[in-house]
Amino acid sequence: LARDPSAPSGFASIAYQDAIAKTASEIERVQREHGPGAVAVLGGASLTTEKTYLLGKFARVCLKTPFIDYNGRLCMVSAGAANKKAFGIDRTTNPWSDMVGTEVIWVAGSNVAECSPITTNYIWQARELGAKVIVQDPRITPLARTCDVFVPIKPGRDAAMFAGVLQLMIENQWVDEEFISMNTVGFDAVAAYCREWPIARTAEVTGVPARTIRAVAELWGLAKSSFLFHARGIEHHSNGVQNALGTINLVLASGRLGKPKSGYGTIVGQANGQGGREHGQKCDQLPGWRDISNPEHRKYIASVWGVEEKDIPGPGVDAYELFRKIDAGEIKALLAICFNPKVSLPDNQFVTRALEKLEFFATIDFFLNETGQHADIVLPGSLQEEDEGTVTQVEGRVIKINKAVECPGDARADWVIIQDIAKALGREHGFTFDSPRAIFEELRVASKGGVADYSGITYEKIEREMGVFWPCYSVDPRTGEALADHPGTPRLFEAGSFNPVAKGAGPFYFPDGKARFNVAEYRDPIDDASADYPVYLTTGRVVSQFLSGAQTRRIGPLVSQYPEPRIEIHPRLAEKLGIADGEWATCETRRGAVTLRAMVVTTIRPDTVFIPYHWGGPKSANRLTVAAQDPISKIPQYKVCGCRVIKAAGAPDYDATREAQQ
Ligand SMILES: Nc1nc2c(c(=O)[nH]1)N[C@H]1C(S)=C(S)[C@@H](COP(=O)(O)OP(=O)(O)OC[C@H]3O[C@@H](n4cnc5c(=O)[nH]c(N)nc54)[C@H](O)[C@@H]3O)O[C@H]1N2
Ligand SMILES: Nc1nc2c(c(=O)[nH]1)N[C@H]1C(S)=C(S)[C@@H](COP(=O)(O)OP(=O)(O)OC[C@H]3O[C@@H](n4cnc5c(=O)[nH]c(N)nc54)[C@H](O)[C@@H]3O)O[C@H]1N2
Ligand SMILES: [Mo]
Repeated sequence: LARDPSAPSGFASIAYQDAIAKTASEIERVQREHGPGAVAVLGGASLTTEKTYLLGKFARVCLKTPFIDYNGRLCMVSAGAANKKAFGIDRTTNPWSDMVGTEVIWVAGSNVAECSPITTNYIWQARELGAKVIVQDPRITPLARTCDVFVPIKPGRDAAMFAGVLQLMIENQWVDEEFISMNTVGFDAVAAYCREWPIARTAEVTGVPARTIRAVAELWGLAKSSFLFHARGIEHHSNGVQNALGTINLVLASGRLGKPKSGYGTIVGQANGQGGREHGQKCDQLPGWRDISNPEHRKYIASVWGVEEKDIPGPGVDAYELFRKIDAGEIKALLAICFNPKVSLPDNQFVTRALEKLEFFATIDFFLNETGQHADIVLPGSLQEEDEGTVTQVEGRVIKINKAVECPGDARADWVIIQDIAKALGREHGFTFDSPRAIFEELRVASKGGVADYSGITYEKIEREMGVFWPCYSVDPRTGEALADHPGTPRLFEAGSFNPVAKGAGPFYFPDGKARFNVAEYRDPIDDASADYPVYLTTGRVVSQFLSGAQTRRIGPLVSQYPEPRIEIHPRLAEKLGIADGEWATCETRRGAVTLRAMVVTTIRPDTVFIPYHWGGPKSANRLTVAAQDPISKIPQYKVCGCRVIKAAGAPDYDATREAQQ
């Protein structure tokens, strides 16, 4: 499609080759007039790993721009940054089957039952065998209904909870001193920080009763085996990395890692939340989880790509900063694939204004989403089932998707479209792959020797073994000899294990082989509840909708199940505000206001309201959210800000306000 203001929909169909030619000529023009960095690329973690690899290479080699980032910036990056700091590797530690038979499972900030059904099934199996389950959430989620200890945390206070629990473990000598001294560094500084968190202060800051904090410390402190999982509930914060580090400190202090029934992990979001964050579509990353600022890493990737090291651009900026650069006029053209930022970014009316400033904007999608409405060219991309490729799932297991159907009509495989643009630009070198398999073969070489080493993985091995856990080597990291058939690494950090960074010094991915404790500091949220905005607003998901809703808002039965966003509100707060179940209410923050029906539920803290974010326009939760970001991971603080809720006069006229508010 091409933008056409005279057409009723705003778009007119044009021939595929013309759309590619227009995209290439506009990129060429903008770069000629303003330099290579005036063009930016946005990717996504629903893409196969092959596509994410190709996209990272396309930005650096074909467009020569540093400006590429991806929608995982809104999702996995706090966990990734914490894993890097603590373990030197960014992957869940164990296969999920290890959960069955463990004693305690602690789920912090994850509505697993509605968002991760397969993981939930493992938690249930573990519970059948006697595992005690702790759930930490401001809402009584479906999993929380049947848990052993529910921790009704005030939004944004998780780091305080983790410090308070570790303090109790230290006081009661429930920490594994031998593991700490043999396998870690930095415990003393963490212990000193935790002394600031006696139980009374922890209870006051977190809103969690002291007896509950004690019950958690006792369960966690005395367990012989355990798992701790978290997701966006603790990660979507301006101190999301600190929250994740707080959980890692509890795991390291317990000494329960590298063992069959004990582990730790972040529960991923999108289908390729793991693989999508490893091979170079992040602004500071090269394939194999390499660092774009590291001269050795650059040199190696340059040799794989057949370019000079100096020609690979340096680090770019995170996805939100990229929109600030568009707003400032520094970035003038954008190619986006697998991302709907107009709905999914915080304070999204700013995003809309920025989109309108672009001189040229193209998207590759199989649907025309809200962001695409601002595009000059929409290129018809592919669904996963229309193509072949790999994704890496939550356990770190690389699995393969096989093509089930052909792309309809004029649609093309995403990787074909990307290469067609390179060709039309006359910059074909390195973009002549004839299949996803060919891309994967180059990715294997590019990842070789990196922490995320996929070099020993082949499509055949994935099929044969029902998936392969990375790192999977083609060269023995001990001897440097070629390895015919490395089995992959289902469980990380086992005693005596060998990795190419520690070279046998210990199980963790640092030269001394030791894990790092990091002081995981509590900070009040930015734009916290206050006299003017006295209620906490948190946002997230409902089971029947997916992400920005671009796909699920088209599916009748899913829409019937939950047709529009509602404001979840506790009966006590609802009564105080004079709002009954089903009545219209306005939620207002420092950024904007939305009017939705109230849904009065007893499953939420009385000081907090929850709005799902799967809708755009005047129903969008992200009109309300704050664009505060974690200083390390740059994740947005979606999970808390101050708001006020008032009863609305009646139903809003969404159609009348849509034009003005879009
Ligand atoms: N059905 C469905 N499944 C999905 C998705 C979807 O959109 N729909 N999205 C996928 C994606 S991309 C992702 S990232 C995952 C997300 O999976 P989850 O992270 O499990 O889902 P969320 O709803 O974002 O947030 C989880 C929980 O965090 C809680 N929470 C809010 N604030 C806080 C806080 O300050 N502290 C704590 N401890 N908890 C808090 C919320 O009440 C919510 O229950 O789900 C994936 N699966
Ligand atoms: N307030 C609030 N906001 C949030 C969150 C929250 O909890 N609260 N969660 C955040 C999180 S965790 C995430 S992951 C983001 C997600 O935010 P987005 O990534 O913006 O959401 P999606 O709906 O996945 O949009 C992706 C687009 O890519 C298309 N697409 C999907 N797969 C493919 C593919 O294989 N090829 C092509 N060409 N296109 C594809 C879809 O049709 C859709 O239009 O939202 C974030 N925003
Ligand atoms: Mo996500």
